[in-house]
Amino acid sequence: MSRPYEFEAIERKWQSRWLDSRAFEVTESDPRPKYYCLEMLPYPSGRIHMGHVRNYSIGDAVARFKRMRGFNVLHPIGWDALGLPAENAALKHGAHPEDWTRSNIAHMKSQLQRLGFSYAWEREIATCDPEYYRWNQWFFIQMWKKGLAYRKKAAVNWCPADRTVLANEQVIDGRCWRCDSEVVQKDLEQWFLRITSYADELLLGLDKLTGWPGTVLTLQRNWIGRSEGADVDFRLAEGEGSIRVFTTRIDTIYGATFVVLAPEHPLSARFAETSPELRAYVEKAKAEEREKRLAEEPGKTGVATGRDAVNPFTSERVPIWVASYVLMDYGTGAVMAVPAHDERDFAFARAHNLKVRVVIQPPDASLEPEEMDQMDRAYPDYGTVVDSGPFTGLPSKDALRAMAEYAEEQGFGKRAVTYKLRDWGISRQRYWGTPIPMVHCDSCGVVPVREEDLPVVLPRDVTITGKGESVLRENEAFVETACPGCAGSARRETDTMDTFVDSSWYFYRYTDPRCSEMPFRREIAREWFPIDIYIGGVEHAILHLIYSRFWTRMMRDLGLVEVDEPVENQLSQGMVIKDGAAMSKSRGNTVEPEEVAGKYGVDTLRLYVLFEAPPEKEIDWTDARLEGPARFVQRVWRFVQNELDAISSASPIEGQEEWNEAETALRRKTHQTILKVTRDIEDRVHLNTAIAAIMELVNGLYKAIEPRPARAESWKAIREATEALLLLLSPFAPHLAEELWEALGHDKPNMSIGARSWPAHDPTIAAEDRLTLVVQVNGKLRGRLSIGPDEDDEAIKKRALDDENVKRFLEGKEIVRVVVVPKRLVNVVVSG
Ligand code: ANZ
Ligand code: ZN
Repeated sequence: MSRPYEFEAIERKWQSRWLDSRAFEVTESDPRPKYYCLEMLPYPSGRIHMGHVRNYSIGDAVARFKRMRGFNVLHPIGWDALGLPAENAALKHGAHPEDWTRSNIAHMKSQLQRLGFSYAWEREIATCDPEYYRWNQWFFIQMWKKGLAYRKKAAVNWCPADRTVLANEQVIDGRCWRCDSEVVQKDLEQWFLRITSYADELLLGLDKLTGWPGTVLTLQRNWIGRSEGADVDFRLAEGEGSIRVFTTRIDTIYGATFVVLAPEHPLSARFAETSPELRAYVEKAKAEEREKRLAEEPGKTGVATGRDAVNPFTSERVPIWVASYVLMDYGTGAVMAVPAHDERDFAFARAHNLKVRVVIQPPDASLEPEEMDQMDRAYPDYGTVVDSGPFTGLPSKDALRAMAEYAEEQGFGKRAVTYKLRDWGISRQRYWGTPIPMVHCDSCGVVPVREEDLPVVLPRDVTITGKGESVLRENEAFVETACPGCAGSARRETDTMDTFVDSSWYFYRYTDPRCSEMPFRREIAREWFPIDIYIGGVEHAILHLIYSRFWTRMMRDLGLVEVDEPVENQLSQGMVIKDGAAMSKSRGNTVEPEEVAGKYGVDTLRLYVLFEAPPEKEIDWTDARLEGPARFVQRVWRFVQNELDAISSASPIEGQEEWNEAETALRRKTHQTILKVTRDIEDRVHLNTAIAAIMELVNGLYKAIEPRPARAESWKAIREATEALLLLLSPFAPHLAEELWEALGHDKPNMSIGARSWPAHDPTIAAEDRLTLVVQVNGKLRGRLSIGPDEDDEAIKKRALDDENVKRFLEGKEIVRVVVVPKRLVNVVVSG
């Protein structure tokens, strides 16, 4: 009778052994090469969900694999613990944000431990710890000193009824989520970080990130959105001044038949002074959300100013309009409109009866200038410049350069580069965030808190009402302070920081989590960076990763780190969906990890999420498909338990054995599996195909005992295969592997054997037998080839054509083609 598979007891046994033996804690003074394996830190929302399980199972498999491969693996975890949901929970349940957060962390930590993830728990951090966020404040002050942090007016969502600022996610269809009032835009002084001063570097750096998915690189590139073009000044026809436009298509300037200003453009306000219609339009556009303006069909709305500007190339007067399709925060906030060649300008011109003039001829000459009245859309591509004075006849590319040079010579323009990337607005009018460490003094202005006075600690004694300008502003004891400059009475800044600040550098803190003099010691971070693999959801492909890349460069320029990029390899894991949608509480389609683990065991749950799809693809959760991994785990358990005695009494392989056919086949399977699993994890993190290979090895083992072999050699081969199986399985199903490994009589748990514990494959044993292929010439048998398992089609073709006998039949003929039918034949087709 073999022992039943009591997974819960087994899991708990190994989890407490790992914890007690500090199995996953690491130090820097270790002779092994380092490996930094990181997963995105969770927000402590209350419970671990399936997306976490997937993310952390992938990371854990990699971390365990790398440890067994002989690396000193840093595999830490922490909590992204500040942010809005804690305040919402306070509103809903009356709990203090801090208490709510701390108790969620405690619960989720116990859940992660029950899932057996191999974390260095002694390095755990929570971003709501004042010892952590004080360094956010310290960084802020360093940036302020360098001009990288600054204040300017910017719009926020404002609920007039609650008199409070709303986050984007609190605005639902333009209304306040709590009281349903219409949300308006309000300008407030806010803090910004000058990420744009790193725009070019962040863009160029992408080329070196060869270990990142192409999709993420593209998203980042588009987010930075570098556009090369020119700034050109259009003089006002009457009075002083000019309008500077940014264009990427100066080659079309002879077709610029009007100029459009953003409603927020200073000239729009000036022209509105004399036009009530324009004033009303400007006011309305300003109140609208940016998102709404962008989504709106272009060209629908706009107002003529009644003024003209002068096109500097044609000296022609062109009307000036104001329209919301032009954004103030891009380029110069004004455009030269070329309706014949720009879709938005075209729609606008048609809606308002403005002139359309063709100045680019497509290569196939399908667009004649006379036909412009019939055009039903713009022609936006490059072509040949026509009707453009001395530039006529130039290809667009050449005209771009020639016209920019001309504008520069004449003094009304210059080459310019514009980015879509905006400076990072970090001000939040929220309680549960890092207080921005600045003080407002009537005599000294805005002054930073003295560094020795950090952290500025969040006061605990607050009431969260969801109303009013800011929770902190209403807290007198917090606000009232002495000015660090003149010691006079002053007021603290009450904005807190965007929580993306916390997650921009937390992975450096893991390297030195208790450091109290600095965010971390430079020489310690140097040991671990860059992160070797960073695994997380694709929803963080843009903001989090770009802020992290910025923060690293900022720290480099402070002399804190030596790398430019924090992350060498990035893996964006696919989502876990169910019934066609992402799992979410509100949809009611969640599956609780604890329930699955309770029913099948943790290892089955892990195998399911790893086996169901390659890491970067979606998993469509299907309860019934848990049966596969569950059966597999049972099969492994039963095999080892049933054969325990026979396997553990088999002696190790000495190298003198004569193997029979079945033994040779099993040994080949064993070594092929080792090779495949190693490569799948190492090269591509294709954990699903690695697991599939392990499953095949188990099939091979069952085959090897059917019928039961009598030879001692057979049991040696079975022992070899079983040990390899358990070692290969341990990154994926660690509890099962440890338990069976121990049962086989190994006194050391496999994860602690260290460098030698990942099995090595022997290429000679793994090699397939040689195959014999027949060679045909025009379908007739003319020769035979003996080929090895590694020879590819090209090598096979070449050897077929070199065969002496085959050659005789090719003489004087022309070879039309050579076809290889894998494992069977080569056919040479000849003519003549
Ligand atoms: C004239 C023109 C002619 C343009 C043409 C395009 C095609 P990207 O490539 O995205 O950088 N533009 C400039 N500033 C703008 C603003 N603040 N709001 C809205 N549109 C703006 O786009 C650059 C082009 O977008 C610029 O080149 C300008 O239109 C417009 F056949 O100038 B173009
Ligand atoms: Zn002062």
